[in-house]
Amino acid sequence: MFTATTTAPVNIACIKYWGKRDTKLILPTNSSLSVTLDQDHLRSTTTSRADPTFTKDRLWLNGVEEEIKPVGRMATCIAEMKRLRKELVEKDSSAPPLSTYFVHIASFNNFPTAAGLASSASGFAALTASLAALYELPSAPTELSLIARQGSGSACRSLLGGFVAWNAGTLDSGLDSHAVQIAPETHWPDIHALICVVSDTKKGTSSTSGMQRTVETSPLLQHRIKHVVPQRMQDISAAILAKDFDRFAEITMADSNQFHAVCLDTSPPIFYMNDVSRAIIAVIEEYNRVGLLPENGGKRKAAYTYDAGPNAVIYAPAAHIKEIISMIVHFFPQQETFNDPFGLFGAAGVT
Ligand code: 2P0
Repeated sequence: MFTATTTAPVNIACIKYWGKRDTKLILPTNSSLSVTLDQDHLRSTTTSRADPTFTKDRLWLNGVEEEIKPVGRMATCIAEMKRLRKELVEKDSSAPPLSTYFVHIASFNNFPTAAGLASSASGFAALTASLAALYELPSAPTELSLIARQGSGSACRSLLGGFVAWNAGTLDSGLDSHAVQIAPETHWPDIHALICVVSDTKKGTSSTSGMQRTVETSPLLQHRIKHVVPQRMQDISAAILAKDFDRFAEITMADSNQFHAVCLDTSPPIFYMNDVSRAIIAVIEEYNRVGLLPENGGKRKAAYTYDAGPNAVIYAPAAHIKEIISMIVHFFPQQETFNDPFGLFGAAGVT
């Protein structure tokens, strides 16, 4: 019996991925950049097992068996990992021929699935990492990111810690569409992420179908791809390397807002934020307006960002976290407005 267990954390994008130029290989229309949260809070844990007695590949998500569709994303990732194992065995004939055995894979999330909290990102990253461990592959995270990407685009970024860019790439093969680390988690440990769970129910429009509709119908997306994201990728990378939170926050909030504008520019429009999400934006904007006054230091103190769902992620330096939590709890008393069965509200993912 051969078995391996690994975990992979959630990542939260500051420059959003939204749109594919190749839906099979999962090649994006623009580069993106995210922060990988630390392993303690939001993560997927995946165990893979290969055994000559298994009669087919099988998968369990949170204890429930899911079908592995023959030409689906899961099957692609498994096949790609078996191909790498086969290559390894061809070089070293003493290595057991694990790629010829079927695998059983069990994955658990410690947070609500499909609530806009990037479960597919950590899920496919953990799957790829656990098969890499099972097959004892020497591959670097960037190399593995090429495979995780084919499970779910954003998954490629969860294979690396800290601040991670997914370069869109230009090749039709997708071989240059991979994740690279801009800075490790140790570079800027002062940044914290507050996850405000506004709703933990499954979202209405899946990212996969939503972004395709945007590619087909939104003129704003074309402007974003050509004229906005390339400069933002450079600017936010520079802000991260310089630990310039004010600039990091300015770009992160602008990009979240443009991503949701692009959703609204889609036909029919897609709405991911709700009234509570928008009210949190108003609170953070006001907090920053006061912070930007010369007598208060002239800098932004927090940055909100929203993915394909209503939940807010607030990035802030450690010094402001307590104040932000009291402010959010004051304006949004949890019993009344938050359904927080997982106790995630206020959980700081420190990177
Ligand atoms: C991101 N999102 O960059 C953006 C921001 C949602 C909003 O990546 O079709 O689940 O599996 O490649 O990776 C969600 O997209 O989509 C996503 P697929 P995925 O984090």
